Formats: sequence, structure tokens, C-alpha cells
Amino acid sequence: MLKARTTCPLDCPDACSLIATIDEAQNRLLKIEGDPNHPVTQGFACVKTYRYPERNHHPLRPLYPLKRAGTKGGDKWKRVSWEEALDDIAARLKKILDAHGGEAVLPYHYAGTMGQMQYAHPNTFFRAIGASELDETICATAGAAAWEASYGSPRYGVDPEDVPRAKLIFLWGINSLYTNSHLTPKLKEARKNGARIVHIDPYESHTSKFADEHVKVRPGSDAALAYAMARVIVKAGLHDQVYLDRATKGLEAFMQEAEQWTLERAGAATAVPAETIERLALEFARAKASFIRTSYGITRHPGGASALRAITLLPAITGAWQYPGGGALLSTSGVFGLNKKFLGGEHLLKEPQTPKGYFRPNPRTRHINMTRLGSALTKLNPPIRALFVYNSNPAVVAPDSGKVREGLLREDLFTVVLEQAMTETAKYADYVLPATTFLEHPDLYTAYGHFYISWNQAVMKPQGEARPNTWVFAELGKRLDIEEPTLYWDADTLARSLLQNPTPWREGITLERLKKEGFIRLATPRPFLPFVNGANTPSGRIQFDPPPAVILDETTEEFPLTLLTPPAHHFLNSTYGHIEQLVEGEGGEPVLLVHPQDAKARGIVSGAQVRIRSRQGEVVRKAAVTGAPIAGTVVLEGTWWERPAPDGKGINHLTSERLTDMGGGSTFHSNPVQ
Ligand SMILES: Nc1nc2c(c(=O)[nH]1)N[C@H]1C(S)=C(S)[C@@H](COP(=O)(O)OP(=O)(O)OC[C@H]3O[C@@H](n4cnc5c(=O)[nH]c(N)nc54)[C@H](O)[C@@H]3O)O[C@H]1N2
Ligand SMILES: Nc1nc2c(c(=O)[nH]1)N[C@H]1C(S)=C(S)[C@@H](COP(=O)(O)OP(=O)(O)OC[C@H]3O[C@@H](n4cnc5c(=O)[nH]c(N)nc54)[C@H](O)[C@@H]3O)O[C@H]1N2
Ligand SMILES: [Mo]
Repeated sequence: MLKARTTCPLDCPDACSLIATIDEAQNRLLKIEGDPNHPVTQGFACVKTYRYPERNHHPLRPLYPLKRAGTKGGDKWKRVSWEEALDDIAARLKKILDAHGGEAVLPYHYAGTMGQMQYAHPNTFFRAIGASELDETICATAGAAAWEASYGSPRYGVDPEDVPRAKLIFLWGINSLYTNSHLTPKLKEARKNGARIVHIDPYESHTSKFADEHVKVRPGSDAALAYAMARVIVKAGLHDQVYLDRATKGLEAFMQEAEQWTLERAGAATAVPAETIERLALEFARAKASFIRTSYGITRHPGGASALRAITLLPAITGAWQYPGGGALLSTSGVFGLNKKFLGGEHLLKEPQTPKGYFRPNPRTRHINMTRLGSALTKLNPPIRALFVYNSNPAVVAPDSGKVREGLLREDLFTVVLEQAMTETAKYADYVLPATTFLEHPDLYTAYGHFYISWNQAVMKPQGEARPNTWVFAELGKRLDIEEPTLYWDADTLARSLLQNPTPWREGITLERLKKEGFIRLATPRPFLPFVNGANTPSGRIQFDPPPAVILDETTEEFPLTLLTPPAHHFLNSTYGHIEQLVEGEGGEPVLLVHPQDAKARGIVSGAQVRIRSRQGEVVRKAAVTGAPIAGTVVLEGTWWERPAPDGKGINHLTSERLTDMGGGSTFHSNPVQ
């Protein structure tokens, strides 16, 4: 029996340190626990990841390369050898490259693993052949663009370990008890130290119940709420003029916009009572060490980036950034300052290269926004002819599933899916290639919810013939005679390159130390007060201008309700959606939450099956009539696999390819439906 430390690879801010118990003789993972030595993990894992043993050994895990033996979308496969699969894929690829060039090839990938090597490095292959470039917009680009417009790049905010020192906490557009559960102990500590916690969200969740107050806001209206609060603060003279003069720029333009958001008008737009807005604004300013934890959820609206900007500028008005625990946090990802020059072939897009054979880097290649995959596969001219999917499950997670499906069904599209599970995307593949899990390959990890960097050794042998993503693309690279050396790097070499040129905060963190210690905290000052004198913007100051726009969500007569589709407690996006115990934990099937007022108007009772229509399509769900959502808004938690739904269709059959106001991001929480 082996006990080994490892890092959770999933797309979650917490990047937990985990203790795996492994039966080495059987090569079986028996148990996952939280690492008691990690100051953020604090000895507990989440409800999902405790179930990783079932996932690692699930009957739906592909163990051998599989070649399609039936129709696309079906379930007929033939087991083939790696040799046969790779030779055939390389031959098909050469034919496409010869006839149509690199742009006919599209890699589609996201953050199934957050390990630098397996997440980002496979891109080297695609950049070497000049493939179409995927803009990775499905989650974080709207938030990134918004944060960077105000605070600059790299992106970081309050150190989560300073949160216990905050005196007032707004959990604004984040369901942190589900999606950032290792913040909870810090929130509890803050509360013990006297802080009050307010959840600002359109529906009541675990997080609302945990908070001291829940403010129900109309989706997509937060910019109006923030402006009204700014107006109250300045009118009461509670802004910090000395701080504003020293560290910020452009407040006048911002306040001109704010002037229009009287309590009355903001109350009407947001559905938050005027007294509440005023009280919260005054409390926020007076507490001084006020902290806003926000997340990407709030950005998934047509005006989402502007809303995020308006919210995260409030601590700049009051000067909260000067106090330990005060300020805002979207992500800590920028704090690590890795040297990404050779990660995923970045250099191939920047430095001129001499093409040779199939090595044809093309910095001017076309860009494809991943949020518009459906259109990319069905409408682009010249078309995509080869699609490689890894670390993602687009048939379920990408918007407008109907269109995505239409694309995946194209007989002239050659599709290869690298996977750890026979997902609904894998069913459309010409080849499914079995991928290793985080326990089976080495990798370097950072985090977006704390300041620790970590290294994973492979702690068990692969199941079946599973191989890392990077192994597959190196094998294809050899078959295409690509001489680019970084394509063949191992995880150690990549990690050493990423750790080169240390910033002062990363000084002394070497691969050798990481191998010995597992995880290491960055040497950031404590408390961490990054914006006490200014910001990382070109002006060196926090930017209020251009002032964020207020773009409200739209509904229509035909589609008068707003559908929110936020994360579920027991799944991580679609990961874990096939684990029986977790599906049970979520209630066995996806359920639509409907406010009693909206239910009554439509004759809906709890348990009834309802048809939900949008411009994109329709699905059938069981309804639960509950006061949890704000009236006019319906909520369906979780990007479930399709099978558990009554009609076998995923929720993204309803969502659209509409993009956010900045950053070209997805708008999953602003769907007009009936
Ligand atoms: N358990 C679990 N954890 C996860 C995930 C998961 O699927 N399950 N996913 C991971 C990933 S990839 C990400 S990006 C993060 C996402 O983490 P979060 O940002 O927490 O999740 P979101 O869906 O993006 O939105 C969270 C909350 O925003 C609210 N919201 C939506 N629109 C608005 C609005 O206009 N105004 C306000 N005030 N609130 C709004 C939703 O009701 C929801 O409660 O979580 C990660 N962690
Ligand atoms: N309606 C709606 N849709 C959403 C969201 C929403 O809130 N509402 N959230 C969006 C967000 S925030 C995000 S981030 C996206 C996430 O969408 P995805 O990035 O697609 O995330 P997952 O659904 O978790 O799928 C990840 C897949 O990667 C596989 N995988 C994991 N590790 C590896 C590996 O090492 N190699 C290979 N080859 N595969 C691996 C897993 O088995 C899994 O099937 O979904 C988005 N979709
Ligand atoms: Mo995400």
C-alpha cells in the first residue's frame, strides 16, 4: 500500500494538495484525501474528488486506442494498436495538410487538467503545423480583459490567506461553497474576527445560506448596482481622496456615469431595494478592510466584463486596498510569473521560423473563438477538416449544442478525441485515444485561488494503454518529421524552463525543491497589498476610465425568462458527470428551479415536466417550484452529461454563441427562454 502526495488537476481555484492511497500490486487507486499539511487544502478534499477512485477505474474509461466501427455518435468501436492508430492519423493529417494547409486543422482544448505540461504544451504540435489558432474564451477571457483594464496584467488580487483579516465580505456572483470550497475556512475565520458576509447572487444556494445576508439581484444588472453604491459612497464623503490621487486615474468619468444611477433607478434595474443598496454601500466604505470575492460567473452576460469592472473598482474608491484583507479577488493566476516562452510553442507564433516539410508555423493563421465552435464547424470557409479534442468535452460544454452536433456529425470531418472517459464528444470521434490521469503523469501546477506552486510525480502506472497528451503529439510529430525540439520535451525539461528567470516572488523555487517538498508558497509579502500605490496598467494606476458601460440582459416577449446555468456541487463542469454516486448526490437528474410567480403564470407544479425553449433549441426538464431564484429567472445547476436528462439533451442546446462585451467570452448565464 502506497501513500503519495499529489495535486488535484481540475479546473478549480483551490488546486488542492491530495493524499492518494494506492494498491501498487493491483495498480488501483483506493482513496483520495485532503493533505493536512497544505495551508489552503487544510486536510479536506471536495465532495467530488473524494470519488476520484471510481473515476480512475470507471468502466467508461477508455483503456486502448479505439477506431470508429459504426456511425458518428454511435457506440461501435474496434480496438487497435497505438502503432496503427498513430500511423493512420498521421497519414490522414498529411493528406489534409498537403491539400488544404494547416488552417484546415483545429485543436479544441480547455482545462480538463490544469497541469502546465498536459494543459498547454500539446499546442506546440498545432503551432508547428500552422493549424488554426483556438482562442480559449469559454471561461475566463471576459474576466481577464475586465480585470486587466482596471488593474493591469499580470492578474492577481487579495491573497486568500489574508481573508481572515477582512471586516466585510461580499461574495459577489460566486457560489464559493461549491466552486471555491477551500475559501470557506478563511471566511469562517474572518467571521470569527467580526466580519459580516453578504452574498450577491440571483438565486439562493448553499453560499447564500452560509452568508449573513443574501441580496437577490437581477442577472446582468450588477454594473448598475455597483455604480449606485459608488454614488452613495462619494455623496457621503466616504471615498479616500488621498488614495485616489495617489493610486488611481479617471474617477471623474466614472462618477459622471455613476451620477445617473440614483438609488431609485438602480433599484428598478437590479430589483434590489434602494435602502439595501444604500446600507451596503455605507457599510462597505466604513468597514475599510472590505473584500469582494468575485468570479467568472458574473461575466457570463453580454455586459459581463463591464459589470466585473464596475464591481472590482469599488475598493479603489474607498481605498480598501490599503488594509490587509481589503480589496478584491478574481484570480491569483498572474502571481506565479512563470516563464512561458516555450510553453505550447508560444515562440512559434512570435519568432520567424524557417518552414521545413510539415513544420510550417504561421503567426498569421486564422483565429477561432472556441465559444463559436458550432459555427466554426458548420459555416467556416475554407472549412475545418481535422479536429483534435483533448482536455475538453465540447458536445456538452460548448454553447448551442445543436450546432456543435451538426458539425461533429459531418462525414468529411476527421475527428480525434483524447480522453479519460467515453464522453458524449468521444462518440463522434474517428479515433478515441486513451489519456492518462494526473496520478499517471508528472506535471507542474499553479493555482487560481492561492499562492502555492506544486509538482506531481506520476504515482501509479497508467491504466491499460493510456498515454499522456504530449506523448501522442510527439509521436505524431515524429511521423510528420517535425524537428522542433520543444515538441519532444519531457515534463522535467518543461518545468525547468517554466521556472527560469524567477521573479522576486518565485526566487529560490526550483524543480529539485518542488520534487522534495511537493508544494511551495511564493515569497510574496505578507500581508499582500499589491495595489497600495498603483497598479500594473500602462499608466501605473488603477484605471477608472473608460468607465464601464451598463449593458443589461435582454428578454423578449417570446422569451421572457432568463436562464442561468451555473456549476453544480457534485460535478466539475462535465467531469464526474458519469460517476453514479455523484449523479445521485445531485438528485439523479437535472432539475429546473422556477419561482412560484413564474410557475403559477404557466401552471407549473413541482415534479412536472416542462419544455424550455430558446432561440437555439428546446429541452425537457423536471421543474421544482421554489423561492430560491429571483422572479423572472430560472436556474439549472450543472453541465450534466446528456443521459440523465428526460429527453437525453444537454442544457447547452439552449445557450447561444453570443459573446461578452470584452474578451470575446461566453454568455452562459443570460439565456432568454420560455
Ligand atoms: N463544484 C464545482 N466547482 C467548480 C466548477 C463546477 O462545475 N463545479 N467549475 C469550475 C470552473 S471551470 C469555474 S470557471 C469556476 C466558476 O465558479 P463561479 O464563478 O462560482 O461559477 P459561475 O457559474 O461562473 O457563477 C457563480 C454564481 O454567479 C451567479 N451569477 C450568474 N449571473 C450573475 C449576475 O449577473 N450577477 C450576479 N451577482 N451573480 C450572477 C450564479 O447564480 C452563481 O451562483 O468554478 C470552478 N469550480
Ligand atoms: N451551460 C454552461 N456551460 C458551461 C459552463 C456553465 O457555467 N454553463 N461553464 C463553462 C466553463 S466555466 C468551462 S471552464 C467549460 C469547461 O469545459 P471543459 O474544459 O470541457 O471541462 P470538462 O467538462 O470538465 O471536460 C474536461 C474533459 O477533459 C478530460 N481530461 C482531463 N484530463 C485530461 C488529460 O490529461 N488529457 C485528456 N486528453 N483529457 C483530459 C476529462 O476527462 C473531461 O472529459 O465549460 C463551460 N460550459
Ligand atoms: Mo471555467
